[in-house]
Amino acid sequence: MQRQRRRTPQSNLRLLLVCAAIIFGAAAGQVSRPADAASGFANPPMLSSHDGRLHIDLTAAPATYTIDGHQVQGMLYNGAYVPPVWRLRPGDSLTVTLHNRLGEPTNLHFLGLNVSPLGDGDNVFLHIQTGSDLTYKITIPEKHIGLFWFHPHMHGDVDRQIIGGMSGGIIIEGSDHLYPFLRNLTERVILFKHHPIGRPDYQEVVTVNGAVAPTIPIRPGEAQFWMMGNIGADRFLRVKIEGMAFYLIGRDGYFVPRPIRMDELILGPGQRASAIVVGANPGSYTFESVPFRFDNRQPPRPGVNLGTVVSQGPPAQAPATEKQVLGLRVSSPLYVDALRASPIANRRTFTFSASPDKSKFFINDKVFDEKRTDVTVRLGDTEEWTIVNQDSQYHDFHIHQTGFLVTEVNGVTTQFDGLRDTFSVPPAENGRPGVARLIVPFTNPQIVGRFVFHCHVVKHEDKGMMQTIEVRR
Ligand SMILES: [Cu+2]
Repeated sequence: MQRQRRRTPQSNLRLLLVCAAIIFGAAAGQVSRPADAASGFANPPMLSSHDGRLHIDLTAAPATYTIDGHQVQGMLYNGAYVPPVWRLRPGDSLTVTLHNRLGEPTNLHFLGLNVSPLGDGDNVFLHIQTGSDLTYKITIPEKHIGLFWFHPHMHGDVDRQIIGGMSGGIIIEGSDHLYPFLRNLTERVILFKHHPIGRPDYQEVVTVNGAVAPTIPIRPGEAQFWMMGNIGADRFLRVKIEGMAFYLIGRDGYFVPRPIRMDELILGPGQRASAIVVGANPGSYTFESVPFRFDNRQPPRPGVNLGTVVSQGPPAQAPATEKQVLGLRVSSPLYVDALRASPIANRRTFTFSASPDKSKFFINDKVFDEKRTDVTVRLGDTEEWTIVNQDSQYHDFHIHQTGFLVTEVNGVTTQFDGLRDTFSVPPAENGRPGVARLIVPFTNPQIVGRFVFHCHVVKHEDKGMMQTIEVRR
């Protein structure tokens, strides 16, 4: 068992020093993050909207920073490896002025928001040249609640820019309206990033809010609200707390009607999960990403230690809390049943594949061309999409501006009663492709315009695995 740690005055001081380093480091374009193993957990810093508005000034610039004691050269927003989470309410207006000081083009994508892809909205066809500034204007939809994130979407450079450090979280408040039980719970915002720093024990470093393997406190029998997001570029995580379950209440900003008990969760790149965690008997419990067979021509990716959950304090009955959690029901009806019953206006198949040397990645044998419009959809239609994965590795299907319902995986009907905006499609096995069937609604008038869908393993997207779609009135 690992030594138990509490938040000490020293760790509070360290937090203060880190905050100061972020604030002052931002001016110098240089920042250090805490990097020691077994450091205390802290939520990322947050910036909240006031009077229905939030304005963010975001300077993207090269930076030198340290992860896990290693100095790395990267690219950061305002000098922070984990920039403040933007915290808004449904209906708020968000403006973000992006100052590009990178020395190369970039842009912004507001992942998961069902907002307009036109003009200065969530428009990934904008190219912000270095030295230029642009103000994005986003209205948060009324029904959006949960964890989202932002990152560059400059085709060809997305992987380098995200791994360089450019990504951050967005929280739309209101999970506690759907599940009032959350109201008095401790909230943990857990953002995973990965960096290919060579280490003897595993292939790359996975950080939790910029820290390596922090200690996360909980009391025995205490319910906590965890919002976890994989805001890295390429890495699949299969997260698990030894001895504690996740009571999943939503994914990707969409909720399920009742908590689902899960011992582990796959978080492909881009994916988020909202869950209730209940403290087990006093002790230390490993929080980890367990080994995952990402490519069936390669050995499984090794497990990664993500931290330690330490349960301590006055004992309470975990089973009673768990029973209470499993009895929860969402407070207002969700959209899933209506979507399941929607008539299908169109059926399409998209085949994901790769060249033998993995230098090119295809959708329907084509690499991305932003000038070509691959799919045209009529506003109001609901479509059934079949994603066929012919490759030996997982691909992580993601579409902008809308969620979708996964109805079938490899011929088996799925029972998951929530939408997603990113789904890990299993690889081909024994010559049979991996197949996911989705219902995709194009019914929201806000999303009229041209946008993209792609693999959210962004190095695949950079190498071609992306197509354009236009929703027309
Ligand atoms: Cu992929």
